[in-house]
Amino acid sequence: MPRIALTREVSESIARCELTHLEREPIDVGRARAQHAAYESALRTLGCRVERVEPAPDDLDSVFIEDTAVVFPELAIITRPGALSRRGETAAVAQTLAPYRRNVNIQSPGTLDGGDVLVASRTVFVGQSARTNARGIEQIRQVASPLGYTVIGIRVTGCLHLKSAVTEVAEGTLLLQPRWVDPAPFDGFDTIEVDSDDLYGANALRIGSRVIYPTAFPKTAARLAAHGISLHLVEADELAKAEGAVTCCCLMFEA
Ligand code: CIR
Repeated sequence: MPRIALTREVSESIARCELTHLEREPIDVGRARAQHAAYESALRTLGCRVERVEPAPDDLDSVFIEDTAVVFPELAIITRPGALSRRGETAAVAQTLAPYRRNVNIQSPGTLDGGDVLVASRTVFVGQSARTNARGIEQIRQVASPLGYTVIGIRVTGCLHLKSAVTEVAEGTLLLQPRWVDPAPFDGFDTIEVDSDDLYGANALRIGSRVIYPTAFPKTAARLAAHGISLHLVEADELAKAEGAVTCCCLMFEA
């Protein structure tokens, strides 16, 4: 079964993107696009078939496609992003996913960003953040519980999304930023903490036994390597200025 990674191009106007925790600084679109292309190459190297969803030049944050859907083997949840400016991003993604999965839509007044959803085995951790509200979490629970998933809501403060603070780096092993998330709900998983110098170092993209990880956090990278985790490093600092990281730039699923 091919592993598909949906991506979307970097908008020419990304410099005017949503920002929550970062000061705005100029973004070099050419450099962001080059890094994004290298990221897509990394996805291919690690076995994904990369499919680009049609461009959305007026949706400034559309490169961060992860926020528009949560794809389970059984179905896809089309989100209702918490930022008003991002609501238009979902339609083309839903259309692209339709041949692969039955789509279920998050309904108003629920909001949900895919960056708040961490699926680890049969547990779905959902961040209650500035973007995802309790009604969104309730809707994901209604859809996922009958499929046998346990859905756990987690308060997120200090960072944009749950996956800014915790991601899975190997089966049963989580990489975690303890400043932003309480480790207690992850009892039962092995956890690796980011190095204290690597504030934004908890976002890693696992593909099977490999992990795409930014070059910007060498101390945490060394920690991961010491745990036997095989890293594929990518430069991701230009899109980091738009508050994006490595999980945000694709939607991955088996066809
Ligand atoms: C936003 O604020 O929505 C974008 N500038 C960044 C979204 C990053 N997405 C993610 O972490 N899943």
